[in-house]
Amino acid sequence: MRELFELCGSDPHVLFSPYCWRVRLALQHKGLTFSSRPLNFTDKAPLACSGQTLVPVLRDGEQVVHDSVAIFAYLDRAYPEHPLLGDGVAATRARLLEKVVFQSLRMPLLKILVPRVHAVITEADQAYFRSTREKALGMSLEAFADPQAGEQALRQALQPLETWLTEQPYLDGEAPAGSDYLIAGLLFWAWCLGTQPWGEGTAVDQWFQRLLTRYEAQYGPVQRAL
Ligand SMILES: N[C@@H](CCC(=O)N[C@@H](CS)C(=O)NCC(=O)O)C(=O)O
Repeated sequence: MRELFELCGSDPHVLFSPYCWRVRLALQHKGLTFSSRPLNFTDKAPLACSGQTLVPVLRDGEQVVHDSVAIFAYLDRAYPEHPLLGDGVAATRARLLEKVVFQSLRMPLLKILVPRVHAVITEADQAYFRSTREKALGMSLEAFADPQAGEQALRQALQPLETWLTEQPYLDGEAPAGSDYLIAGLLFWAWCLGTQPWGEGTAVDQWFQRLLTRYEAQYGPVQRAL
């Protein structure tokens, strides 16, 4: 039995965590089936088996793994066909890419998505989200959120990927792999929250659409928040 513990809104079909999307895309890459265990932010008890409080958590038979990059590494060990990260230097480079690009895209996206996250979660989660995020950001959600500035910053941060993706269809070359999913998880975050803050028809957009099409061909349509 394979189970993915992941974050959901008040509608359990709206799954909007970038880290959980990475894992969904990785499972699709490996051709593995799984059942979803959607959880609200405040629904922590089911995560006790992982010894920490964040999603994603993958339970695969007796194995329980948390943290998206650790889950990629686990999947490569347990299911070596169709590597996600690969070994040695390749795996290290993918982790480096994750740090560099993820850091540059996360803040602009957060500026865009904070109001949308707040709108799709339960009342109890709204209070939790506000207090934890305001503490982390050092300001109110209202002071932080700025979708227009976020979109401008995001488009600038996407520029290196835009150039890269005009030269090849996927970040990892002719076929998608770990780097694609580590980054695309962030765009699925926005997509599921009902927005597409990157330019339509750009190389990044075409890449995202290719990944979405592959994913939906295997697991069905992605539920987007209204
Ligand atoms: N480094 C972790 C980050 C996991 C993480 O921050 N997950 C968020 C969901 S986007 C979470 O579980 N948040 C719950 C909370 O804030 O209590 C990974 O890559 O999996």
